[in-house]
Amino acid sequence: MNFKKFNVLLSELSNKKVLITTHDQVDLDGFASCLLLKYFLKTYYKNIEVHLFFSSISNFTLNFISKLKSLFSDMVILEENNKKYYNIEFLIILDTNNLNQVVLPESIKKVDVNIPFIFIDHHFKPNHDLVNNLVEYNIIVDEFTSTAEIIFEICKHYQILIPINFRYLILAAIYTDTGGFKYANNQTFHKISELLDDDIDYQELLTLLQKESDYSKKIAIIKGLQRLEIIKSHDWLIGLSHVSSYTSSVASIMLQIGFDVSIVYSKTSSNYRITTRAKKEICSQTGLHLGKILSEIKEGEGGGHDGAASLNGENSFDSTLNIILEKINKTLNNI
Ligand SMILES: [Mn+2]
Repeated sequence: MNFKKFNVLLSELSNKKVLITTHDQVDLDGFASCLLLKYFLKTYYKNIEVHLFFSSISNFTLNFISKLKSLFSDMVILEENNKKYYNIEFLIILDTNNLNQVVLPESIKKVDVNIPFIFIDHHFKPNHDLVNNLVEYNIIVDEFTSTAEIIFEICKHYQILIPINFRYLILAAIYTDTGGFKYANNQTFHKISELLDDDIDYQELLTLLQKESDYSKKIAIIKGLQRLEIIKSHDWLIGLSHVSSYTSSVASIMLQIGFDVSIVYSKTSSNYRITTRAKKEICSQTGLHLGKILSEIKEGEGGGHDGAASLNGENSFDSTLNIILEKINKTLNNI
């Protein structure tokens, strides 16, 4: 990571009122990153005013927070959410670089955000031109497996010690964003070993991360598998299906049962979401990059990683799906 620009940004922020936020339906990575960045800024500049805003928090994240609180009873986590958002001078958006996935507090204008802002994220997206986005200060590191790792590197660079409860949060963020280390790389494990000290028991972390069984998710997965369409491309198998929610869970399960690529969509009368997944080996063998493919689609906002990407759109669903399938097909037949 290059800290030259971040240094300049930091000095800009010293006397500003800063708001940190993340995507809607906050997951553990978004949540941990926001908390850690606030902790960093408050430790670095004693007098800086930093606020957090979470539009809505996923059940899984809430469940983890309540378990973490039982370990650290004095931990203040969801303090002044939804308050004091007036006269914010600088906005930092974490764990997404797509404004469509962000819900901002009412005091900040959503269309053409009316204050300067930056993204800090680990999802691939070509540079975009957004009003008030200070593009040169965006930090997009798509070889990192989570945004929490980016903030962790920032803390390390400025020699800010990270307390144990925050280390639990970062570890949980990395664990969930890598699908239990399935999408991890060597660097991920280096960071994990720095974070896991004698005071953190890995098995205890796993207990905190245990999911409550979710009935509607089970139904979505079963229905998604019933509606499966098998598409052969070269020697690869693409699975296509649709559900009303849990598209990413269904897409991941499809890889587990044998598909090389999975495409799962959910559609209402006004909009749609297309979630795609691909096995690592198919990406490295064929150069398939789902994030790039989806970010190139004009009808909708898409992006992500080589093996996991999604797109949100409102118009031309059929042609969008066809274009995605065609582009995947073309890549798989190009070897
Ligand atoms: Mn993330």
